[in-house]
Amino acid sequence: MQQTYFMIKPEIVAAGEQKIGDILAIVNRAGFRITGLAMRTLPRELVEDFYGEHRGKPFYGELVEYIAGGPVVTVRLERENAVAALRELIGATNPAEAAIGTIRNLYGASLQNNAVHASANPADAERELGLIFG
Ligand code: 3AN
Repeated sequence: MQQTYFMIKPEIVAAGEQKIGDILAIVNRAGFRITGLAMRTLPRELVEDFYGEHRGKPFYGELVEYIAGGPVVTVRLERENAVAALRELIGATNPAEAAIGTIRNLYGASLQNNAVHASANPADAERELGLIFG
């Protein structure tokens, strides 16, 4: 059984509990077990580490401000082939390019405000779960 990290981003949390519940239901229906869950505002230094691979890119500062700027929902998920299956379920980074019915297609507003995060590969999943869940 594989674990992965899933996160509901601040603009969705700010929009209220209904969207949070709807998104968690989509994930649950796809066969994932929720083994960790919290709503919290992540410290800026943690977010800087979390998105360390993007340090130096033009959107890095804005990305850190945005993710650290309000509460997010942090989720540890478990399933067979969890990492790849969750990436497929959320869709492409840019909601405009995300396949119909994916979470980013349904809930994403823009390239930055793309509703959710999911670990890109098993090594990232381990690193991100360590950072967020300890
Ligand atoms: P993914 O979240 O699909 O793994 P990444 O790791 O390339 O995509 O990007 C991380 C986050 O950075 C995205 N979820 C998005 O919020 C933001 N982002 C990525 N590329 C851009 C960009 N060109 N302009 C603004 N924000 C971006």
